[in-house]
Amino acid sequence: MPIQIIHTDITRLAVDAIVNAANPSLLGGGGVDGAIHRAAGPALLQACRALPEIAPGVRCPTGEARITPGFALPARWVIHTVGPVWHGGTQDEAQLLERCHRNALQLLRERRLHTIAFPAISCGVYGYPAAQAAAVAVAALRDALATTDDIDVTLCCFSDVMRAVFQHALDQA
Ligand code: AR6
Repeated sequence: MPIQIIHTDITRLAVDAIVNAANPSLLGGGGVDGAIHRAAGPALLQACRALPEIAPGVRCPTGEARITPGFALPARWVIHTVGPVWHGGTQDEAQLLERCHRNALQLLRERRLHTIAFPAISCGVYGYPAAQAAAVAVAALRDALATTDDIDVTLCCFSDVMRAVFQHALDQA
């Protein structure tokens, strides 16, 4: 099954790549970003710092993705992406969230990797309504996976409520 939904801590997953819901600096933060940096160890911060800044303090603009090793994580790689901050849906949030998922999968393909786990990007601090974010995420992934049969995607939710929201989106898609 190419898309599965689970409720767990993403830092425990031994997949080829886990996706980090980062901010443009890529220098860490709270939520899943903080958990990933804690579990990966300080080498992850060093690797992020070494990525080029494309503007002062910006290593990854919203909607784009960057890849680093996973260091002490069970996952081999971390794909950092920056989801949109929710502004009521008036600032292309859906398109940006879709691009996060597409660009993360694109990096996976370029590295010839096969298994990836996504958190609920933008659904925490960035305030994206979960049901809407889940619908966008599932549609983007379904679409991107339509031409591939060698990628397995896990949507990793951090609560049973979020798991149910994502499962509903998958069932509706
Ligand atoms: N495993 C899986 N999911 C998790 C984990 C975990 N260990 N921890 C939290 N979540 P958020 P955002 C869920 O706020 O909204 C950071 O400070 C969480 O319950 O981590 O994209 C960054 O540096 C929620 O459902 O990411 C940025 O500044 C989901 O992950 C900002 O937050 C995303 O919540 C990004 O905000």
